[in-house]
Amino acid sequence: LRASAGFFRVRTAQGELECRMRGRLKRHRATTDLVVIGDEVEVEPISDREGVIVAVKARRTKFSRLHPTARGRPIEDVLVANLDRVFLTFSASVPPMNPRLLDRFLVIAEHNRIPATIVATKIDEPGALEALARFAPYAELGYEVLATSAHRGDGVDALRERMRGRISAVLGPSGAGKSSLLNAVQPGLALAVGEVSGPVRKGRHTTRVAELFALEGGGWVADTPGIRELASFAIPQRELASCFVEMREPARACAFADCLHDREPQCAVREAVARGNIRPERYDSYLRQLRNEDLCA
Ligand SMILES: Nc1nc2c(ncn2[C@@H]2O[C@H](COP(=O)(O)OP(=O)(O)OP(=O)(O)O)[C@@H](O)[C@H]2O)c(=O)[nH]1
Ligand SMILES: [Mg+2]
Ligand SMILES: [Zn+2]
Repeated sequence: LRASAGFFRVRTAQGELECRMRGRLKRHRATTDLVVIGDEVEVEPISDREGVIVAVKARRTKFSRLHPTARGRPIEDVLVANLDRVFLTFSASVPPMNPRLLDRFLVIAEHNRIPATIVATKIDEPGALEALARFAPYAELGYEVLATSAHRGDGVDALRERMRGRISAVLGPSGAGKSSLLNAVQPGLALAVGEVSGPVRKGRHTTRVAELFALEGGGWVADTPGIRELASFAIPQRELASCFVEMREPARACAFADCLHDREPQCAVREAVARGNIRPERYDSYLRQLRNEDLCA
């Protein structure tokens, strides 16, 4: 349910246990996180409150990014394991929605084959309805876009319905209103909420540690700390185009099977951009990710 400072809170049939990880397991630590929230584990209880994690089951899915290391082999940073869906949460007010960052979230979700719902928050704010226009292209791509207000209650029932009986995570930048939204879905959670402030109107990273919560209607949802950036070499170049849903079909018609849709001749993706079938902003996102140009959001 929660991992911090070498301790792992594990839900068992006998209640919750604070666990350490067995030393032998730790030595396998190589290029991925050994255990993260959402993982299914085997524990040996030490007392009625403490235990030791002795095994971690294979993950069905994971939402992960890659971190560069000095030695070149990136380390996988798994945010949540065994997810059925991610809710990519961005404000329709402040902080303003950053399409480049949303595209990165979507690419990671597509690459990990996790269905994504895009959640636009704070639609009660002045100007929010106009700001919703920035989300519209994603609905055209086939993503579900939910317009919500934690304060007024818009979209909250729909969100609760989507979360029911599943494991999901709410992801997005700090200050987007992730914790507020979960409080609206289930008031008993009473999660801490922070201000959006400063000249650049960013959140203050109020939520510090990702945590899975049991939902009253069944299922689990993770509140997560705001994410500033998603390292771009998360996706191998060859696999990137397939993570942009609108490129999949045209990419098959490129002259070269290994076309990266950059400067290659007879590229059907570039033709689709020229004809207006692929939005230039999304193609620009693609090129930036291909070239690692927007490491920071
Ligand atoms: N007007 C309005 N403000 C909201 C709404 N939801 C959240 N906010 C405000 O947005 C700010 C940030 O909310 P949080 O819920 O802490 O945002 P968060 O995404 O959890 O942020 P981190 O934990 O830092 O990642 C707070 O000042 C909230 O009051 C909403 O529906 N309407
Ligand atoms: Mg929060
Ligand atoms: Zn091409």
